[in-house]
Amino acid sequence: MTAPTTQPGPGAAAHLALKIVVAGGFGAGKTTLIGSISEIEPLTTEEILTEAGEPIDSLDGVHGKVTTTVSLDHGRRTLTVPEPMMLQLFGTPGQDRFRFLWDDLSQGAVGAVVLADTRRLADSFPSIDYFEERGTPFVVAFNHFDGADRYTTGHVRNALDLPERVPVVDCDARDFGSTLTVLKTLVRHALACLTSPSPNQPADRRAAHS
Ligand SMILES: Nc1nc2c(ncn2[C@@H]2O[C@H](COP(=O)(O)OP(=O)(O)OP(=O)(O)O)[C@@H](O)[C@H]2O)c(=O)[nH]1
Ligand SMILES: [Mg+2]
Repeated sequence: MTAPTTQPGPGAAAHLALKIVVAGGFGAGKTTLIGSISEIEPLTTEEILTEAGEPIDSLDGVHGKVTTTVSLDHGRRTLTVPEPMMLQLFGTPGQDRFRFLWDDLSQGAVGAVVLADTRRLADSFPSIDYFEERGTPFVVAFNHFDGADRYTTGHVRNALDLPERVPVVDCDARDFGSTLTVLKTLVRHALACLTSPSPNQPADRRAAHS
């Protein structure tokens, strides 16, 4: 993992500049989360979903979705706690065929948010496995989509086979305060991992829950 760097922020004080990746399955709310918190106009790369893509991109559970990220999202948020810092937020595309972009987007990131859509929890396995294997600290934030069953933090931790050290929080990616809580949880976790890293033990989740 790359150590955080400092750079001049707004005002006189130097700010920690931290790169954060927002990942998760197709339609889990990555673009929405960055849009709800960014203090600058977020950069998005949305394209219309067409019928031609239906055989490739399963819309099960996300009917009504009309656009998808084809490259990345970017936003920025300055925090004052736990200390002054500027978060550079990079969202991954959700579709498998754009997975080759993950390495570039994750390069130098101090942490990641894995968004889990409770209607399609298993879609977050690839992101969880990816950050575990890279040794990138991450939190799992789960959305409650309208009409979806309600899950507790314990249910999600269990279903995704997450060890205690990985924070799990519920969130509404559309809500500024909720997203802020997710990001602060991640920053605290990532900073703690910098001082006391723990070994990653990727679990064979698909086998355990198939
Ligand atoms: N109820 C609810 N809806 C949400 C939440 N987050 C996102 N949505 C909705 O879900 C839809 C998809 O959100 P996106 O932000 O485009 O999802 P994404 O993960 O960026 O999608 P891809 O880039 O295609 O993988 C949008 O209509 C959002 O308004 C949430 O926390 N709760
Ligand atoms: Mg998106």
